[in-house]
Amino acid sequence: MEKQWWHGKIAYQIYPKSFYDTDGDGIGDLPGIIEKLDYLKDLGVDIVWLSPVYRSPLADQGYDISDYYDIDPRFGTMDDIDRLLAEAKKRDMYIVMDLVVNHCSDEHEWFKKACLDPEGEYGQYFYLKKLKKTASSPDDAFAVRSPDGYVLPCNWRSYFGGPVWEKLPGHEDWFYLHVFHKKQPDLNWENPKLREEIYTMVNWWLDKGLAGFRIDAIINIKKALPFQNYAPDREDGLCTIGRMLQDARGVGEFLGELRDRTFAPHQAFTVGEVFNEKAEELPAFIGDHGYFSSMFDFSETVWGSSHAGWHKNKGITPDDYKGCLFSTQDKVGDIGFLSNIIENHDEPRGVSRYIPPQDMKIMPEEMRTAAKKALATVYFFVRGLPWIYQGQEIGMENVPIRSISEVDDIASIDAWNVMLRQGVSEKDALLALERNSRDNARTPFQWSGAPGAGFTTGTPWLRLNPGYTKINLAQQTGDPASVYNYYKKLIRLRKDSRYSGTMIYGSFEPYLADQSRVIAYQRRSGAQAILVVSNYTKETRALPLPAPVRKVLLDNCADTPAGEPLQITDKSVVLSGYRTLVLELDV
Ligand code: TEU
Repeated sequence: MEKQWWHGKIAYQIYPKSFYDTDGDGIGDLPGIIEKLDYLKDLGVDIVWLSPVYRSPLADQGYDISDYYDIDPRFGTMDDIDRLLAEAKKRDMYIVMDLVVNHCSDEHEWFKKACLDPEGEYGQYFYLKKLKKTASSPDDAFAVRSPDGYVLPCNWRSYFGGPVWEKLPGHEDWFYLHVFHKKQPDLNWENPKLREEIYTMVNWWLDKGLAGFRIDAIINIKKALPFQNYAPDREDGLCTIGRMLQDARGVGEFLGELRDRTFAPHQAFTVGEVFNEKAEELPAFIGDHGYFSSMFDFSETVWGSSHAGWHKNKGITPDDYKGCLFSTQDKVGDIGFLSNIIENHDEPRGVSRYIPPQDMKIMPEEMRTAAKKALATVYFFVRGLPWIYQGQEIGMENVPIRSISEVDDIASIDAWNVMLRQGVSEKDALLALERNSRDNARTPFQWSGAPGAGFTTGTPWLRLNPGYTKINLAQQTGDPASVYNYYKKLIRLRKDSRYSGTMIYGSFEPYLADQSRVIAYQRRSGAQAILVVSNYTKETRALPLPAPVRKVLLDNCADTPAGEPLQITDKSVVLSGYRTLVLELDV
């Protein structure tokens, strides 16, 4: 693997709507991000990804873009973007924007033109079909119809529920494809003209000084054509998009062209949101000169999810989590550099998911904090680029959901309807939402315990997590034992030139892999060996050491009032509940 400038960096995701509001409208904005750049710099962040701020009706919170060359006024202006780029540059920071090109908004002018003339030039920018009420192959047992009887070209279920086909506004028998929400019509990448439009736009942004992109939902740009039905996997008669993606061939041709025409000439940093990739495709995606610089590892976020509904999603145990971490490391090896996360704007909070909720409920406060730091440590030092999602650095948790009326996220509302249709009780459905909802990550950043959590002086667009009076940055900055100050230590250690070579490029070797609820591994290079070891239980345990300890590099219970002195011998260490160490070994 060739070394790259970004391998030793720390990346951070901002969800602009919920980061920091400077004008009191309850919506975070670009001036707010500029104001907080020093905060991020001080934390140790180098690369900042902004979830979409382009002009948008915000039906899917900006992942539905109506103008790729404009900024939504709720977030700010193009001048704000230019200022952000300049201010980031002054601080040696890199701004990455979201590239959402599987689909646009139904309010984009391309789509409006396509509606006016489906058979014209812009009709070719989308997947439009003129349908009949009689099936072309009436013997296709899986065929589904629109509510008014038109036979749909395929029975795929959109990611947000319901069929992927929707009636084209202004027409009786024309339909368009949307694999996400109906306000997100899919762009037709088979059309070279559409691809040219995308490349022009990407280059326009890169020429502005953007470091690169996080690339949204990109695997979906290649459809398995011609459209066909698959065996339904729910009683709605539809089938998950994932099934179609198994059959889709040739996404690499589009991605290679995108790279060669845009990213490569600009030496852009890119991170793909890639699900459903085929294992043998990894080198093509993130190997040297791959389609992307990096891509997210989602093995633990998708673990245990079910097509049947959110109530069927399984909770992940520490051993399953460890299995995901380790098998990814094994799979990727030296092929490339993955991007590691414990949460993002589509996921529940990592501390509410990867620390057993039953432990979180009963543990004393100090152990809960230790557990949050333990999780941070174990994902931070595996091979790959560590990403922090806003609020993660202060240990923000899932938000209680008392009623569906409190929910904003369209994916959650769909999941709710699916569950109720299946006879799940409202109580159980609410519990499933609490565990899985995308709102969990989207509540405003908890800057302080003041009204509005220091996020806004107005009414926040999405309700605050009521926990903000206890969990907030202001209360953590001065506390050496806080989650926030621990993240600073993690970052400092990863960047410490005495260890960074090993942390970044060293081999990855699982340790005590078969011991339940111990998460431990070694990173080695040359004469250096670093052991990360976590007692991922509430109980005190003695664990063997592979070699004597030269130096304790990090201890998640240091600085805590009740942190007992470490008991280390040449052969073993005693770890209290969730105690986690990073050790340099004498080898
Ligand atoms: O997500 C793509 C995706 O497939 C999922 O993460 C999906 O949103 C989730 O499973 C639904 O519960 C990306 C964005 O990250 C997401 O916010 C957007 O909604 C989606 O694309 C559409 O642009």
